[in-house]
Amino acid sequence: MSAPLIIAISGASGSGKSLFTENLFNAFSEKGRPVQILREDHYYRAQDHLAMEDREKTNYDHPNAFEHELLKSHLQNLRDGKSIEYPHYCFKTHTRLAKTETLQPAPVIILEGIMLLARPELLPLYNVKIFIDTPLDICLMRRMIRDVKERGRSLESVARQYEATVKPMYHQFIEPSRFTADVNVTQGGMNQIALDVIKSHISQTLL
Ligand code: UZR
Ligand code: MG
Repeated sequence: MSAPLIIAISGASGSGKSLFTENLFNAFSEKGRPVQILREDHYYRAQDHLAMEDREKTNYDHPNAFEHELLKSHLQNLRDGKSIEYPHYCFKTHTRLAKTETLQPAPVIILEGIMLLARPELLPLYNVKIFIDTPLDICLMRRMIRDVKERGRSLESVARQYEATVKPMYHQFIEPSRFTADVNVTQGGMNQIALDVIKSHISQTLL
């Protein structure tokens, strides 16, 4: 098998990265093309050694919160045609689950996460770099709804986190990383023209 095409999709929390990734994935899996999705979220560091109250103090919007060394070695393994042990992370207990999932290499790998373009050492591993460029107030509203519904948070805690880390870290790390992208996508995960452009690039590369 030739080296896989690795596509990195980044942007702020709540920007529409996951929806864009999902839409791209569906376009290819319909055609029977094996696509593997990897989420940077899964690579949040294990924090079993910390008490719960200390885990709550971690800055999850800083690049150091992620085990990018592990992500890098996984990407290298997938490129070499080897399987990986994909970690799983629990947002409620703020640590990794004991069980991993064995993932096989695929011709297309879609990576999704907030800090993927903010690490210079990861950039050479990507074939296509996409930044979902959504205004931060819209991201915040979406995130409030999601974190309360799906991640067991209160409105107050989401608002506090936003002010303390999400917003400042966005300006320090995520926003400048958009300049490393090949494509900046406005209007979020449903931008059909952007999806079509990227789909056709992938199709041509896979021929
Ligand atoms: P996405 N995050 C947590 O709230 N708790 C954790 O244990 C790990 C991560 C949040 C993190 C970041 N930030 O903004 C978001 N905070 O998950 C990234 N504060 O996830 O890209 O799916 O929005
Ligand atoms: Mg997401």
